[in-house]
Amino acid sequence: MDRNAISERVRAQMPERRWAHTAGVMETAVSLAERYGADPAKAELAAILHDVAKYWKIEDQKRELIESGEAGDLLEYDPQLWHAHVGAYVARRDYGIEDQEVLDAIRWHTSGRIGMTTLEKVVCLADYMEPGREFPGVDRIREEAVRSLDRALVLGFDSTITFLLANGRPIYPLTVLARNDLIRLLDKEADNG
Ligand code: DGI
Ligand code: FE
Ligand code: FE
Repeated sequence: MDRNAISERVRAQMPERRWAHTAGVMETAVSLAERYGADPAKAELAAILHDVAKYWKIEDQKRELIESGEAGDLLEYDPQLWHAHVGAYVARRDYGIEDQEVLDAIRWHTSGRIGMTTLEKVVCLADYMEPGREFPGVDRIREEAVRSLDRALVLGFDSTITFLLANGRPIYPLTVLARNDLIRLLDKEADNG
């Protein structure tokens, strides 16, 4: 399937406003990839597919997650986290994407993880700051994204964690670990002058 066929098929599975978000993530991910040295074509492909399963019924997402054999501890946490893993699974199965870097950028776009690749960071950050996003702190993330991919992504995770805390929601531990990992990287960079 070529890029346009994939786009059309993804678009058919979501409301128009979510497709507008996806188009924003594509544009932002390509520009972040160019700035920070990830492959822009891979960033765009991961962006097209990142929310492919977002509007599937929760029961369907759950079934695919279990079928994938890679649910891990996700079933114990917010179903909002599932679409990223389901997206990676169906990107391979239904869209023929074999590129592991692209699949991982889809898989980890919501939770983040320890040891994120530049491509994973780019897609995750683009998801936070695409032009259509509006939430408290998003402009600061956009400003920081010009200077530091890692610092901007920390601010993104901070906004999610702050939101979850304010609403008394559980926090998926990997999001905290992903944030800590980025801060450790930044501290190391600062030490090395
Ligand atoms: O799919 P999007 O809306 O574009 O964005 P996303 O993939 O980052 O989804 C984030 C949603 O997941 C957001 O509504 C918050 C929710 N969520 C619930 N618990 C957690 C969480 N997100 C993260 N990163 N970590 C959590 O523990
Ligand atoms: Fe998402
Ligand atoms: Fe998204």
